[in-house]
Amino acid sequence: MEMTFAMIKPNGVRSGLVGRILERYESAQLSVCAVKMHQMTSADARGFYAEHVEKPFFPELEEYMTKGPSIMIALGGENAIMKVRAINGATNPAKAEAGTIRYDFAPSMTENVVHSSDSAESAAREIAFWFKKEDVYAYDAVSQKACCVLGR
Ligand code: 3AN
Repeated sequence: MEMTFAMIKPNGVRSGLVGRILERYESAQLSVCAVKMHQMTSADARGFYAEHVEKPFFPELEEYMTKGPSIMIALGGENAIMKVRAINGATNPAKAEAGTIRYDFAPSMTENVVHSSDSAESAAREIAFWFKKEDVYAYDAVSQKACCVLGR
C-alpha cells in the first residue's frame, strides 16, 4: 500500500465541496488514513510551499492558502500518489481533463481547489508536515483492523 497527502484548499471547503471530493477519492479505492481541518498561518504556507517561496506567484498563493481553513488528508491505497494526481487533474484548471476535480470545480491556477503529493518523497514530507505519526492509520490487510502505520 502507498500513501499520499491531499488537501482540500480554502475555496473548496468554503464552497461545500468536501463531501464530493472525498467521495471521488474513496470511490477510487483509496482510504482515509488521517484527516484534519486547519487554517494555514503564513509560517505554515512558507514551510509547506518552501520550494515556491521565491516564486513570483507566492504572495498570491500565501494569501489564498491562509484565508480560510483547509482539509488535510492522508490517503492510502494501491498507486495512491498517481491516482490522486489523476483524480485532481492538471495544476492549471484550463489544462485539466474533463471529469477531474480541477476541471469541474477550480476557478483559476492559484485557487485550484485541491493539492496532492507528486512523489513518494513529497508524500512522506507532507504527511509528516501535518500529522503526528500516531495519528496516521491504515487497515491491516489480514485482520482488517485499523492500526497506526507510521507510529509503531
Ligand atoms: P500542484 O499542487 O499541482 O502539485 P505545485 O506544487 O507546482 O502544483 O504548485 C503549488 C500551488 O501553487 C498550486 N496548487 C497553485 O495553487 C500555485 N501555483 C503553482 N504554479 C503557479 C503559477 N504559475 N501561477 C499561480 N499559481 C501557481
